[in-house]
Amino acid sequence: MPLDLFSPAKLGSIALKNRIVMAPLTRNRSGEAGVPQDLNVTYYAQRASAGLIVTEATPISPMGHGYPGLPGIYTDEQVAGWKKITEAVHAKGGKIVIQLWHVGRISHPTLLNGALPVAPSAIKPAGKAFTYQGLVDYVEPRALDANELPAIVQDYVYATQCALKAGFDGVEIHAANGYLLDQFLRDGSNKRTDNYGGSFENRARLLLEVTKAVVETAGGDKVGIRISPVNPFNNMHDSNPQALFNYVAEQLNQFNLAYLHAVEGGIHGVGKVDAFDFEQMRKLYKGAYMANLSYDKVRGNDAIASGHADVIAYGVPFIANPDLVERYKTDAALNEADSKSFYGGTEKGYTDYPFLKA
Ligand code: 8OZ
Repeated sequence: MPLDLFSPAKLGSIALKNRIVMAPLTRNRSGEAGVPQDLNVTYYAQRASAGLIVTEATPISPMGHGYPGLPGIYTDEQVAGWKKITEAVHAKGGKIVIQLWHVGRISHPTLLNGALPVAPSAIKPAGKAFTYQGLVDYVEPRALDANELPAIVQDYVYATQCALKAGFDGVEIHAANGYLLDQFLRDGSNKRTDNYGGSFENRARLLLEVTKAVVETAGGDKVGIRISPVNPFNNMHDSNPQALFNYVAEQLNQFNLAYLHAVEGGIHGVGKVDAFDFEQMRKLYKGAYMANLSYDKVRGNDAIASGHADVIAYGVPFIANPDLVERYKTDAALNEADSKSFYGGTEKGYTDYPFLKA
């Protein structure tokens, strides 16, 4: 029998009961203090039949915040809040890793106690920041000095220690979608002339330093990385994404990671997506591969059967279908997602989507 979405899998040290992963999804429902709430426990526990849950992107430090209502992973209160979530998911036989996030320039001083957002280069992204005061223009970020980068690497280490204390099965480093690590990777946002800009080696340096430090903290078999080579979201662009991300994939081989997670296109339907051969990059990477973006059941099964992907991450379908695994298994109809309640709000559009069986 060929492998399919319902086959068990092993991602590093994490044993999955199926290959249907809940993708990281920003939901902005953890309050101004950034501490996971009981409502968040219910939401994740409802989705514990996924083979693996990747949590919403989670700031590693106060400077990592870029939207309202994000839960952090750098204080004791946040660890205690997340612990309730990992315990609830584990009690239902699920597995859960936390996505570690620094937003870089995709923020605003009102979200940073008045500080300027930081970035590889002082380039203001096009578009608007989503703040407690509504949508406002982005500001020009402050270019990080190279001597500030070790403290950011240390923030990833501390967040990883907090995640392990909170009972997570592992961590996923968010290097996708136009946030800090992606801003360093791609040359549309990185114009540095020091060791962190210019060549592929230099632009990948911060990601590889973060990866090395997180792997030393958690063990490579508990660490995944998410990349999005051609996603133009957040005003991102690279002059040669294929060569850059082929290099990144090859470099990541040295860490024996749990998995590499790729967003295989553009999200939120913004901008032109450059041509990219994901199969070529995937072949250069020797470990497990998680594919994401607009997969359905048929295309997920095909990607697994062909060997393109080991597991498939589903986003929007998991928002609307807490029992997505059961629905795929039985070819049941799916609930429609209500995009108006994706970001922020109450239990409406969050924990009130119906299950097949009450
Ligand atoms: C949508 C809205 C806000 C944040 C990402 C963390 O794209 C996000 C995000 C997505 O990775």
